[in-house]
Order: sequence, then C-alpha cells, then structure tokens
Amino acid sequence: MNEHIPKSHPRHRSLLLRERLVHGLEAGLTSRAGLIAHGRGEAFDYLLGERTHDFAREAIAAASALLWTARHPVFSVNGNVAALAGEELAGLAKAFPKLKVEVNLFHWSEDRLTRIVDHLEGQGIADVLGLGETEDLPGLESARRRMDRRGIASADVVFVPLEDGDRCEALVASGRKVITIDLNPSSRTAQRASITIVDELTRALPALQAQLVSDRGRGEEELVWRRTIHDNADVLRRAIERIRQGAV
Ligand code: PTJ
Repeated sequence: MNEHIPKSHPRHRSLLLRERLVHGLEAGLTSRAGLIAHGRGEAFDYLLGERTHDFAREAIAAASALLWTARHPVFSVNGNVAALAGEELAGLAKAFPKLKVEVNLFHWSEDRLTRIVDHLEGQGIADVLGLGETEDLPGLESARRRMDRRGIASADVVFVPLEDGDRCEALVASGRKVITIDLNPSSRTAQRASITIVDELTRALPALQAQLVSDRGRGEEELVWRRTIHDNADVLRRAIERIRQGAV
C-alpha cells in the first residue's frame, strides 16, 4: 500500500501514517471524522517538531509506573488507534500481558466494532473486549459510555489515546486513573487526564513498551513514588511553552 511514497521523501513518516488511516477508512475501521481528528494531531506534531520531548518521556515513565502498579489496566481503542497503531499495540500487549484491550467507539456501529476486534486479534492481541456484556459509564450520553463488564467497567486504570474530553472527564469522575496520548496539550482530555503523554501515538507506544520492559521487576515502592511525584500540569505547561517557541 505504501510503494508510491519514496523513503527519501522528507515527510515519509507523516505520509505513511496518512496511508494507514486511509487504508483504515477503506477497511471499515476508521470513521470519516477520524481523518479530520488526525489532521488536527498532525498540525500539533508539526508545531512540536515531530519528535519525542523530555516532557513526554517523563509522562511515559509515570505511565509505566501506574500500569505496573494497577490492579486491572485496560487500553481503550478507537478507529484511529486501530488503523494507526495495531502493530505497536500488539507489541505493547505482548510485553505487558496484564493489559486488557477493549474497543470503544464514538461513532458506534456493531459492524465497525467487530471489524476492529478482528483486526486487532489478527495482529496477535488475544481476547479483545468490547462485544461482550456492557454497562454505562455514569455522566456520559455518547456511545462511548459503553464499558465491557470484563474490561473498562472493572478497571482501575484506563489508557485512552486520542480521546474526547467528555469521556475523559467521566472516567476521572468515576474514580479511575486515566492515561492519555494527545498531541494537543490544551485539549480537555490532556488537561483532565491523570497522565498525559504529549507525543504522536506511533512514536509514544514503542517508547512506552521499552519503558515497561525496563521497569519489569522494579520495586513497588519506587514505582508508587514515581507515579505519585508526577506533575501533569508541569508537563502540559512545558509542552505549551515548546509550541510557543515555534517549530525548529
Ligand atoms: O473511531 P471513533 O468513532 O471512536 O472516533 C475517534 C475520533 C478520533 C474521531 C474521536 O475520538 C475524535 O473526534 O477525537 P478528537 O476529539 O478530535 O480528539 C483527538 C485528539 O487526538 C486531538 O486533540 C488530536 O490533536 C489528537 N491526535 C490526533 N492524532 C493523533 C493525536 N494525538 C497523538 N497522536 C496522533 N496520531
């Protein structure tokens, strides 16, 4: 699918991600609105210099500590995440088997949900949730209120990249800890989450995987300390400052 994008092209990586999304749309994984959401992300990535900054690395370290010390962590997948990062997510789930994966959609349809579950299981992720018995997240009217009983409904930590603000707020209000990946440090999700990784999804997930592997076997006390001292407001302030400086 990518043969027409030469490796030498200065925007090779960015064009490749667009291809993944277009392919996702054609395969019935991604919503049409997902293309627009991606464009917004691209603009912020451009302003951030398209690289992983220190403030993102700090958030990744805190996220790893929170995931290792969680009772039941669940990763929530939408149509964009499925199309962009199925492979990266499979790597993460393999390195950190405690993580359950659940499909949760804003533009809900059973057909798309089933396609995404099949796509992720085809990537090697076992027992993808979302099609089972659900209950509603209080305070949310959109289709994203659905929580699989075996997944988000019983989770203490929910990882929700590329999230909409209402759901993030409702998850936090329900007492759950929320980790997000969002290139816009001013979004409501970024501001409300417990830990915000301001970085591009497909760069952040392999970095998180490496961090989880390096934290394997680390003492509980150290991990709890790391997640406790993490200052999300400071991370967001530094990301906004980086955007103000302009792309270099
Ligand atoms: O598949 P569905 O039906 O659940 O719909 C999913 C979308 C993405 C359409 C829906 O969740 C949505 O509209 O999201 P928003 O509210 O546009 O939020 C997406 C956020 O993610 C924005 O702040 C973007 O800047 C950011 N973003 C987009 N692409 C990336 C990203 N952040 C990191 N990496 C990206 N690749």
